[in-house]
Amino acid sequence: MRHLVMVVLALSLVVTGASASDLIITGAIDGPLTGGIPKAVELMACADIADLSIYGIGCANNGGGTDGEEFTFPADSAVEGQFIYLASEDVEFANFFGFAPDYVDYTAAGTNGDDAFELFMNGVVVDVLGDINVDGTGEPWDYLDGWAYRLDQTGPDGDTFVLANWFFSGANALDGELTNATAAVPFPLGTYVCPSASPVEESTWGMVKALYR
Ligand SMILES: [Ca+2]
Ligand SMILES: [Ca+2]
Ligand SMILES: [Ca+2]
Ligand SMILES: [Ca+2]
Repeated sequence: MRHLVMVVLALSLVVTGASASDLIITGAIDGPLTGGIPKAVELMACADIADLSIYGIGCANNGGGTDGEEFTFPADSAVEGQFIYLASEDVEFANFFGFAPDYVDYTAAGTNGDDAFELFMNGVVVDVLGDINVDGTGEPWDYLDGWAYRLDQTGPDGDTFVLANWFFSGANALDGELTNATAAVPFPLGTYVCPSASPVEESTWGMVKALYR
């Protein structure tokens, strides 16, 4: 009986340790305003999260490999379906998007479109956008003066970038744009659909994303 208890305990530890992240990286923007802003990463909570401080973000710059966890979220909670925005500053983010970012960190959101993002949970990488060991310039995921966005119901991807789970504005797509709402190729703000949810195929973004599938 004691052996059985130990086995069950060990198995539950394995299952717990392998549990997927409830937070997912859903997009990144390298904005067109003076100074290359707004720079931001969008995340979504695909379940209620009691304590965000188990999570953190790193921006792995210029193909130099991981920069580690450059920002750790405070001990806030998040609810299922909530989008979270971490930006390099708040003034031009608000001017471009019309609302304030949830969190500001110059370093952790410091992309200029050829940089990768890592999401950490308890110090372990659980999702990634871009190849941390490759400078994105000229790569399929290059989002210079543009954006990258996750396809519905994909992710989290662990520590391996999955190019096929993303779509992109193309480099310089945001050149000259002053707001997201008036941009020709706007950042698909808050449109990601979690793996457990039903995709909203009738929406314009649902149709756009379907083209990438
Ligand atoms: Ca830029
Ligand atoms: Ca960095
Ligand atoms: Ca860079
Ligand atoms: Ca440009």
